Amino acid sequence: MSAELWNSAVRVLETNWTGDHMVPSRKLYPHQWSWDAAFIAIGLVYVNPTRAWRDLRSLFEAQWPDGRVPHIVFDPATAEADYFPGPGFWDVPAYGDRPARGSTGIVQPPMHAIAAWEVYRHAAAHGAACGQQARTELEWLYPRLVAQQRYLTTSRNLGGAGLASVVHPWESGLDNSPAWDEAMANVPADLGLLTTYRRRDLAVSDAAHRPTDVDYSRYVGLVLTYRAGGYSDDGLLERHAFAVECPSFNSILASAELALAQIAGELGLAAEARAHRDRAQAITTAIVQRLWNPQTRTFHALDVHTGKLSPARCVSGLMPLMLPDLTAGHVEAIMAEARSDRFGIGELPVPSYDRTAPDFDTQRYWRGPLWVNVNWLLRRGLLVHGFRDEAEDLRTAMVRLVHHNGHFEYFHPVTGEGLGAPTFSWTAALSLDLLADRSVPAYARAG
Ligand code: 2M8
Repeated sequence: MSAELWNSAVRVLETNWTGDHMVPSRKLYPHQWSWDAAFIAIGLVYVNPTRAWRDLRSLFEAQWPDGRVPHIVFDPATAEADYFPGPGFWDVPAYGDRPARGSTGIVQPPMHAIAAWEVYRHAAAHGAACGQQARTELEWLYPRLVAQQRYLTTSRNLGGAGLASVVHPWESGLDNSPAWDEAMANVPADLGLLTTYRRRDLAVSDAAHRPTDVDYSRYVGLVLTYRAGGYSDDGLLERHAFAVECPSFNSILASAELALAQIAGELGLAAEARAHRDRAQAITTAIVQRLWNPQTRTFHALDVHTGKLSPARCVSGLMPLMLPDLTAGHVEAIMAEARSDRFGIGELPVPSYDRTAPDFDTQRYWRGPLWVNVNWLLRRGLLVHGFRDEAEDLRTAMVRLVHHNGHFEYFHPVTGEGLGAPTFSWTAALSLDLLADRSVPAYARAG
């Protein structure tokens, strides 16, 4: 089974390579996406370290002077009509060496320091030349990764407690998650916008699997307000209807600081390494203080405008398990949630949303289907806290799922049937990693 899966994953990554970067899938997502590039690099390194580094470099060449790493880098060879909202709609100014309209103006979860460290660790196995290349690439990336973190922890510290706010659901990567329902209800929904700006996703995928038109009209409206202010974050809370602290985004933010500590250590920067570790601890403390609900005993998204936690129990609530500084009590609570009927790790990996919720939707994107990337992060959390048996069960459940159903974008949470784009890059790349790497992050506790 593993050779067959390995070869099919390699074929997907071959198909989706453009010569400069990887696209998530040829038809539905014909540009480069930010957190996709990180997950992709983690698996691509096993078969082509040069491409893994190239993909990360290509993304960071589009970094803005303020440090933000855009959520999409547009391929100039792809027509405006092939993806909505495309470069003309975002209309970002020229920056650095990039032309105007080279990217979007929003971000995605900062998975890249984690990816850079994983790629570096595994590239060394390819021999001395790869080791040298890895060192050069790591040195190039380090200050850029630091700038990315600084942007998120300063300009996006909209709630003032040291967590980054997402100002658009697309920034979370979990687009239409029920975690945003309350906060999104306060965002005006102007369906007329979809007459002026036409959705492209419905031309290439099933409408029942995708976000609704009401969601989309809000997504478009939020970009229009951010764009009207030149994508500036100054005073953003007062003029922008959506600002949320997400437990998944912020757990990745803290884990990125830990990865940076390892990178800084490798580059001989001991003081910087200590500062990264301290920042990871401070973010962990803020996650617990702000996003933990003692009644539900899980983590939720916080609406910065209202100060209220979302009532929804989503897979994002399990993501703080990635954090080694989490207290034993919080770890136990996450494990109870992960083992409960709501998420139940078993034959299948965990779904994106509480299986027992009345509005659990087996088809619609981040409102029920299961996704390989968040399960990969959950497995990482299990390893960090020494739950080796569960981590191994989850690893084999993911491998089995993809082997039986293909490298789909997401999967039906009951039958495991593949949904969304069929040859999806991060599913393929992470399958390679799951087949190849059973190792434990360096800061994991002994099991
Ligand atoms: C999905 O998001 C894009 C918008 O960024 C879309 O719906 O068009 C999400 O699943 C996101 O997490 C992912 O990065 C992106 C590309 O795979 O697709």
